[in-house]
Amino acid sequence: MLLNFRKLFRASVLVAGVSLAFFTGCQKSTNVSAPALAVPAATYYTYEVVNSYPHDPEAFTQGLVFLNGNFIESTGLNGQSTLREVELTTGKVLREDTVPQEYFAEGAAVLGSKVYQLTWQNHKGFVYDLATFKQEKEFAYDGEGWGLATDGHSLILSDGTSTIRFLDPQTFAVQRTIDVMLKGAPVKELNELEYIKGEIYANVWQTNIVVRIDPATGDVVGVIDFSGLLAPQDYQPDTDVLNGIAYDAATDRLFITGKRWPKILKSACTRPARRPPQNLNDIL
Ligand SMILES: [Ca+2]
Repeated sequence: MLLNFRKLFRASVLVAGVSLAFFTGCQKSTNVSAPALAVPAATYYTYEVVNSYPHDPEAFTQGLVFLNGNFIESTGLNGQSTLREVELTTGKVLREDTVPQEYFAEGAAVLGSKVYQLTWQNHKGFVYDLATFKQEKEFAYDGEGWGLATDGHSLILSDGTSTIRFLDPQTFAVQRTIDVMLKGAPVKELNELEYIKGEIYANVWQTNIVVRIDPATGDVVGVIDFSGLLAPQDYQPDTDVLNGIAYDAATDRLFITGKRWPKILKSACTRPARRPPQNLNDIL
């Protein structure tokens, strides 16, 4: 209880005095040097909540991107799938494109003037004009579509396995793949993605864990345990799993949400933990 109280107290202090200072403070814990071992070790992280924002509790979040002060969000489920722009501070949907009922939308990424959106099992993605949300074309890929991100050059796609694909954003050809490994074991069910400071962040389906991946090798270099991000009173009967990572590079803010997470969209910074998370085996 003492530890929990300290954590709560610290979080409340941070929320009470929101400023950029909190975000620059996060940078100390984000520089990870992978030891030169045959099996790379990962650094374990816990988190601190910096601020929280309203989030549409009906949004079955499958993709989340921070862009120009707001979010681009892709929501899933057949008949409820959308591409939307959401106001950061209020959670209000500013504009929205409805995806036809036969599609279960998945991850989304913004590259240049385009928004790319995956579908789960239709082997089909959509390209939208960012300015108008007008759908311009479709593209095809093998396997399932789960998470999508970009490093500014390629589209980075997860499909529920431990393999991540890099796609050419013009031709959608697979440029290369990486197998995501932690301590020599594959990390399966990689879901929503974000490219942050030269690493790929991926949340692992049905867990509160986000892994930080070396995009060159696939090695997991960091493991963040976001357990407890939602308070018990935040849960409703249909609240689903953590799924949604967005990053504001200008102010070094990390945003985390989940499927139908009610009311709250947290921003958080991470700091090294003394020990691996208790649920580490859930991701292997
Ligand atoms: Ca994302």
